[in-house]
Amino acid sequence: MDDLRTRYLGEIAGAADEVALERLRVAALGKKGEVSLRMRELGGMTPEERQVAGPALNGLKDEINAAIAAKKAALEDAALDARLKEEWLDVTLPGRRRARGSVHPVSQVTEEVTAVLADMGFAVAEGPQIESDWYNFDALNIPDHHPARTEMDTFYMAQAEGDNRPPHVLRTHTSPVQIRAMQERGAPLRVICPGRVYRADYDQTHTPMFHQVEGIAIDRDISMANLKWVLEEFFSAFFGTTVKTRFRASHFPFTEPSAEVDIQCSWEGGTVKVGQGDGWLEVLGSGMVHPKVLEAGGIDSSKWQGFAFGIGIDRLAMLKYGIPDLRAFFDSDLRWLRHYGFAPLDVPTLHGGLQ
Ligand code: 2U9
Repeated sequence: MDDLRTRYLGEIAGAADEVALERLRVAALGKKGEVSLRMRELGGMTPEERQVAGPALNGLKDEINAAIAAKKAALEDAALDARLKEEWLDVTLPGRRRARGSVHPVSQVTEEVTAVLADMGFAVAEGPQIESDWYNFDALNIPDHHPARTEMDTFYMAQAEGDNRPPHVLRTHTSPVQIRAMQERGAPLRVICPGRVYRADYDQTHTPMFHQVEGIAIDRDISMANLKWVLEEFFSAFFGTTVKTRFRASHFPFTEPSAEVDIQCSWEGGTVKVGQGDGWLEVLGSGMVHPKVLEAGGIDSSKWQGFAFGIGIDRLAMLKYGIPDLRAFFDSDLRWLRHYGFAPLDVPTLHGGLQ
């Protein structure tokens, strides 16, 4: 029995893991274990022999059980220690820096313009950036020979030989969206269409892609007076100060009469300030929607009339936020974006004064 004790206690002490311990328990105390077999032999002993061997075997069994339990606890402690060492965490470390994006001035100004005009009852409409030449030109009373149609200004989509679909272009203004709005919603109508437009032009004040917002209001008795009120109201809310406007007679194929609109500004030390001084800055084109354009939109021009206007969003952003160079808008320079960008939660609202 001493042999058994020495061997099992030794092997238990040296067991590497719980699986080894369990194997030793079965080998000693399982149904066919060495200690259990010895216990079975008690039946064939004399009472005297049994009185000595019985308690000794029970003692050995308890000793082995206790040794296994102790070793198991020791293994568990060691495993926990190893884990604590491995999974150590310094909760005093500063958090990881997360890159934070910013809202592009064009997006911010689009939201601001939308907030002001939506408050005046204009709904926002969007449409495709690739348009048929009908929606981009014909429907807007731009005749075939008009210079805006030439390859100079317009990006025409490549067309395979034998493709007899009508020519398509990258829209040169968001006006086609208003034609679609007229066709889909009918009159009366008040919508604005902000979005990207494309013209083959590139210099300090022109980029081949830029942003516009156009607006249209159609009803039975809409006049230029309504247009002037809406635009003055718009500029005053947008710039956060009363802004006078000046209408100059002009010509666009899609409006008659047409007016270019200047806003009041001052030039001091090379910076433009809107809403003060006695200078004027041209920012917008507008007019009464041409009857042919109303008809192209499926609206009866003997019953309805309306005004329309178009503004460059990029230009507005430059003016409001003092950004000098248009081309930098689309360079994706992170330093520029961080400098001129807006915090994602700076959502423009009228009640927040547009920020
Ligand atoms: C429909 C009918 C009429 C929108 C108009 C202008 C005049 C205009 C320019 C301003 C600066 C474009 O971004 S810009 O270069 N826009 O001068 N836009 S009237 O007239 C419309 C539009 C849609 C159905």
